Amino acid sequence: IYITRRLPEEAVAPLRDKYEVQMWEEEAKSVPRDVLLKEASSAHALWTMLSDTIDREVIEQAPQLEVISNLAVGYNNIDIEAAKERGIIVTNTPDVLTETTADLAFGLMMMTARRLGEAERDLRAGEWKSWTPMGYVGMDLYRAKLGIIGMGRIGEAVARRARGFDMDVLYHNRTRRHESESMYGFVYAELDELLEQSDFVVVLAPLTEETRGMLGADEFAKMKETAVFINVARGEIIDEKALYEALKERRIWAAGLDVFAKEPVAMDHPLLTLPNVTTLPHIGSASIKTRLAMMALNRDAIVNVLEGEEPKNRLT
Ligand code: 8YV
Repeated sequence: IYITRRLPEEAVAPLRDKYEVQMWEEEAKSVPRDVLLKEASSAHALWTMLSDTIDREVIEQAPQLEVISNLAVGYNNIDIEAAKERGIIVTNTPDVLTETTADLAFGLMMMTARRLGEAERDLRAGEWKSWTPMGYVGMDLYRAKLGIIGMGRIGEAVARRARGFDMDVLYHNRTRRHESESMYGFVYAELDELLEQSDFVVVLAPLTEETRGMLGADEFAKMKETAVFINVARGEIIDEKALYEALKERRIWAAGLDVFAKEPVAMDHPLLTLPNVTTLPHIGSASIKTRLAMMALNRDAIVNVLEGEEPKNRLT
């Protein structure tokens, strides 16, 4: 079993008695490509992270590989087709991260709309000289209209939280969620309609060929000038350059971003120069309980496959 990033020993220990486990020992740096290729060539199982590219080349160079288990619900880092062709089982970690990621999405909405990061930074930098009547004024969440693009498990968990803030919820999704419409009153909208009407636009769709670049200049132009845009899904779903232009020219009010097209984001990225951008380092699922639950799912899936049993959360 090859693990591509140092994980807590409590997550890995149960494997050690029975299997030969190798692990890339650095926690803060992803496994170099040459090491990954070499380790994959003798591995029966790969325990991977979102920061690893498991493409056709890796898969073709791994003749004994039976399972790839990814520490994320998203799996855009893995060539699913190539794995399928080889009969390799790929698994992910849905469900256990739903509520934690929805909490983060709400936190980022609050942080961006009420300028919390900016206010804290200024206070710590000694900039709090005086209370001012219009200092740090932002946008309200309560009773605002929330538009969710991608109404999967996490989208729905965000929408449920929104009810506590008396928000109206619009959603756009490939398929209608009739049950949540009748149970919670969420309203389906075409993308244009959602962009035009929402005070908060939150992206929660997976990165696929269909969603790559789905929000660009035209879409940002449709949003309200007072709109707050939030991305907790994948950076490549939006055209970052178009978002930069929209924010710089104040065609939309602010953005909160937990994800970027290229991560870690370069310190000279134009979006980081804007005062109306709030950023986080891709921490959607980062609670202790959730990360350990995700690891347990990976570990169980790997053991299941190696023992010839059916794993949970199979993607191939
Ligand atoms: C992960 C994520 O924290 O699950 C996903 O798809 O983006 C996050 O939950 C991150 O990708 C860790 O691998």
